[in-house]
Amino acid sequence: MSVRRGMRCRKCGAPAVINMPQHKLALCEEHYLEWVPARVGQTIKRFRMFRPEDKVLVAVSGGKDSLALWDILHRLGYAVEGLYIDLGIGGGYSAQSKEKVQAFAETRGGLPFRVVDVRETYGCSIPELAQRSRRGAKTCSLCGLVKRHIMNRIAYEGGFAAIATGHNLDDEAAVLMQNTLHWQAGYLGRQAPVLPSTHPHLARKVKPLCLMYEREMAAYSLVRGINYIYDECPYSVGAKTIFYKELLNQLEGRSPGAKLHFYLSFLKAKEEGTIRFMEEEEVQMQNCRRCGQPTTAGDLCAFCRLWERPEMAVCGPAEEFEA
Ligand code: Q46
Ligand code: ZN
Ligand code: ZN
Repeated sequence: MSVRRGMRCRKCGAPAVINMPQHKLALCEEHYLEWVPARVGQTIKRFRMFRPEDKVLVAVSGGKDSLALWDILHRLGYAVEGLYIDLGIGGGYSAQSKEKVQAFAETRGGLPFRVVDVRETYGCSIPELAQRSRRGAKTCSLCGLVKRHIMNRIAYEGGFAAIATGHNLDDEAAVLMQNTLHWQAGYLGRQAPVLPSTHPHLARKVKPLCLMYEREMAAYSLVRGINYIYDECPYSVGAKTIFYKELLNQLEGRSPGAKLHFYLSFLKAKEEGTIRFMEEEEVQMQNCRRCGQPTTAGDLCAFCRLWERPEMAVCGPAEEFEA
């Protein structure tokens, strides 16, 4: 957060707590705390993410973005519930992040949230799963598969209209840069603030913070007194997106607003049809016989197939499937 001596709030003239050259705007604490939810609220409406009467599930990790998103949606009056997935990651990461989520909910008058503990539910934590996997599956790809399955399941069972995640502009711009540099047409075609539901068991996914700079979210969390986990998941070390974020920060330093412009121009070009990506072929989907989520290969989805492997026999029996 850049606070310069003498910098004044554009709205009231009080000392500013943040200067945002990307918006040519400096604001005091009070007006910054008004500005952030208003901007997020506009983003929700602009991309038609969900309606005021919808039930929304927020995926919370204990980090600043997801906790701030939960806080903002609650302040905006949405019927929002948190979902924390305990991945069982060691080095204190999962334990601490869960504590942050619990403490956040308590200090805000007991905000509703659910916890799904991967080890308790399925018999193995994410690192144990990766260790057992004989096919050398990467921890993060297994983790992604398990998290997607759980989020879709909880959203379906709980009747949620959408799952909101805390991806901010820096995340989105970094992924966009990575996909553009590799001309990943399929990924570029799918990258959007809203992923509609294509099946009753697949939840709509929305990113209400997609136009918020990471720095803006850090400032919001600080000013709102949100106590979040500073450490990143140990498995995220070396992720390529970190490098792209650094590059984009250099660009932003030279040309304030560059990140926002890069992302918004991409969305506009897609919307107007200036750039087009191949339509995805209609693939035949069927319902997984175990969990009901859609699958394109066989009668079991990738998640359910995971537990069928002989090396996973010690995990489970999965509580989810017992009913
Ligand atoms: S939580 Fe899971 Fe991430 Fe950790 S193990 Fe990888 S995917 S880095 S968002
Ligand atoms: Zn002010
Ligand atoms: Zn399944």
